[in-house]
Amino acid sequence: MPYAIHIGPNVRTSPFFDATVADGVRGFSVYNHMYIPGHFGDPDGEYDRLLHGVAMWDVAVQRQVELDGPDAMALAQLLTPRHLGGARPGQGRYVPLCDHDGWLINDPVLLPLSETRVWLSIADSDVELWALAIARERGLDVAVSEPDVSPLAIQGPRAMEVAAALLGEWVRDLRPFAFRETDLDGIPLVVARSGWSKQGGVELYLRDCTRGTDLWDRVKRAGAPFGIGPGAPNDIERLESGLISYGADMRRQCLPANPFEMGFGPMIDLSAGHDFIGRAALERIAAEGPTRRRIGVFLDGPPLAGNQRPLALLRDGVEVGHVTEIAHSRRLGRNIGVGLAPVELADDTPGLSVRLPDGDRAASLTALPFLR
Ligand code: THG
Repeated sequence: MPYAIHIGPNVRTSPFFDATVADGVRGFSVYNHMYIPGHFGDPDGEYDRLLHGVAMWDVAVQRQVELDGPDAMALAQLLTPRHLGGARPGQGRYVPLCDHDGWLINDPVLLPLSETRVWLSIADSDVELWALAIARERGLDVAVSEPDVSPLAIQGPRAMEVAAALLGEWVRDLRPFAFRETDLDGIPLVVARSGWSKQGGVELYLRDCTRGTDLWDRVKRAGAPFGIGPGAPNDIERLESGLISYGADMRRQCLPANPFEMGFGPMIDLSAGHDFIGRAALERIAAEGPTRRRIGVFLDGPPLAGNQRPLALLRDGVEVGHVTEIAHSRRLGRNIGVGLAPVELADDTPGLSVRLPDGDRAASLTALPFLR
């Protein structure tokens, strides 16, 4: 490698940083101005643990934006097109956020802690500044901040066994995206049934950054009988499962997409009458009908490594769309990817290819998810 990422104080470290270094982390990425482990040097083993056992991930980069005050829910509703009627403390929801033109700017999980305090567990963009500006400009009575909260994910088919051993049998009763405030021998936590994989599990939101190594080691000990090992959000599994990655699949600055194109349409009930940022734009887009749709792509030929930049999708050599991330799926024995294409480009369209740095690869479209 002729270069390395320069480590310095302008990028933040996670409370689990020292523990992941001790456990052999081999590379980091940057997300929400913070380092996130990329892998621990065993990609096949890390994937197999997620699919057949249990994995633990430092996802402190999933920062919380706290809205605290009488107008907390009103602000949350302004920020997302998803109607929040019926929101109740203890039940999380996936809530895409748009700008005034209807472009997606993040896709957080909303956690209502109480009637007057909610967290947005954000993807990779500066929601705190956005929420602060909207709150002030609208004269809302709500404080916006980033609290001392750092999630640690436990994911995989054996994740709930580890969570029950660590926290008690009650965790098994949490419904998807439900959460509860608790503590583990004095380590303050929010425990949620969630995580960025389709293999199941929980996320432990650590609420005291001085206890990172302590929590990491407790999860490791509780998980040892189940074969737990360190890992990171897994791009192969997320592509197979069709999970969205804000930043990879769309980003306002370089890959703008609206919620209908990304498949969030069923979450958005424009007839519910609620006001939100981007409403006029989404009404117009809904009336005109979508022009692009999310696609799954198979790429022919030998196994491919991941891509660094979006790739052009070509029809008879002419660019018609793009593929945002690719990987080789061992489960499918094929190269797969996701992207955006014109709605009129049917799944059985012949003559498609994807432009890779070293040449074009024949490709075909398919429905998402690849696996469920
Ligand atoms: N957990 C927490 N915070 C997060 C993420 C997370 N913040 C960043 C990022 N991930 C937010 N994006 C997503 C994307 C997908 C899902 C969750 C957060 C997800 N989607 C399921 C799906 O698409 O099948 C379920 C969606 C639904 O049923 O509503 O889980 O992972 N704390």
